[in-house]
Amino acid sequence: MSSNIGPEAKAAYQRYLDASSLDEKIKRLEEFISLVPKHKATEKIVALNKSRLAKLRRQQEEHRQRAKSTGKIVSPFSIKKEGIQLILISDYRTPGVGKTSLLNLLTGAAKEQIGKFTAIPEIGIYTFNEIRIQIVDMPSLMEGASTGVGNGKEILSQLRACDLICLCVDLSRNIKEQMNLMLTELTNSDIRINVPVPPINIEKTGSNKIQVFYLTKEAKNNPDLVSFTEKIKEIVHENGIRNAVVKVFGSITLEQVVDALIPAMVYKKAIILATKGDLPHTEANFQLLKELYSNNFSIILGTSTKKRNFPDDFGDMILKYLEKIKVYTSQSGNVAEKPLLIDKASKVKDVALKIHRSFLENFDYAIIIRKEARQKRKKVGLDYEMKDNDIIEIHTI
Ligand SMILES: Nc1nc2c(ncn2[C@@H]2O[C@H](COP(=O)(O)OP(=O)(O)O)[C@@H](O)[C@H]2O)c(=O)[nH]1
Ligand SMILES: [Mg+2]
Repeated sequence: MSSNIGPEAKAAYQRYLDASSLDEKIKRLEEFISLVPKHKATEKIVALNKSRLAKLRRQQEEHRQRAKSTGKIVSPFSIKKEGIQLILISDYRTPGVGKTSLLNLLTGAAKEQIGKFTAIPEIGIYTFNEIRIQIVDMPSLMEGASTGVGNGKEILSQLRACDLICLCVDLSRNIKEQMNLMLTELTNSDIRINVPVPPINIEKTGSNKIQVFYLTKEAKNNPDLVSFTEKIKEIVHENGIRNAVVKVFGSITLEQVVDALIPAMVYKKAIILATKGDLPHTEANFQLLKELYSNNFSIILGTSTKKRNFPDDFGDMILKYLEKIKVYTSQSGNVAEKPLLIDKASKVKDVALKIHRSFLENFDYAIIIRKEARQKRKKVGLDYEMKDNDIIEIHTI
């Protein structure tokens, strides 16, 4: 082993090698990784061992699933997703951070549950400008949630399908402690937040070798592409893959390669909702929160449910952040009151499909009414790009 890692880390590595059970191996390897100083010379060791760790965790999860697979019931944690879904999370403490109070302020739901410990999710609908957003108030996360403490696995698995995670932070308490707990449990559950999906695609093949291709200029922009390629190959190999084509589409780190090899990895957007801003001495904590986290969180909001302080334009802010636009369907001149929410840069065909498959199959043409456009009414085809507030009338054959 390299001399760059120090005696403590070496000892930890030996303990990892000596460990006999899977749980023990995981614990020791985590310990080792945390002890390795992070710099250029140790980059590969860290990446390789993170990859190993991910593999061990997958094995552990498989064991657990197998042990559980007898007698399946529907979990009280599973929530039917309706439209856009926001999930509130926080760490666990009595009194609570204020999630249920926020849910109640925004949706009117769950008033009786404020100030109480809730073991299962509470749900409400936040409405603005005829748009409905589902808000889910999750039970708090305890330390070790990602390993199952306090129903943590059930809680965290619900986050995988949501549109936005809202990390709720009590401004009257230590904010770093709360953020660290949430961020650690998310990371350990293979949920990455506010980072782009790694620009890489790994496909197993029958070719009996691992080939790496760099498909864009940014991907090739690496001073030492040859050794970087070797490192990628090693990491892929370490994951038990012997034959693969690896395509890199952009600038990428070895950490991202490791992430890309974890099949369960999801990439989510997240914001921070700071609570109890009415309490004394919370202003300094709010400033600190922004200082520490605004690099990774472009939305950090200060709130107080006691004073009913909450941004009026929350809904619009969220839609913009999630890159959603609203369009209005129209039939024989009657424009729908409720908009449809679609992804930015969606096309006419996406709208047709969203209404009903038959609109796509029998599509003839569409009329787009765009108030600020020079030509207000325009006849268009399936590939026409939609803009916010467009009115669309689809004609079928
Ligand atoms: N001062 C103050 N107290 C709050 C605020 N929001 C919630 N609380 C109190 O904090 C406690 C926990 O609130 P709750 O919404 O149940 O938190 P949860 O456990 O995260 O759902 C309750 O006693 C609330 O009255 C706030 O904005 N200001
Ligand atoms: Mg609650």
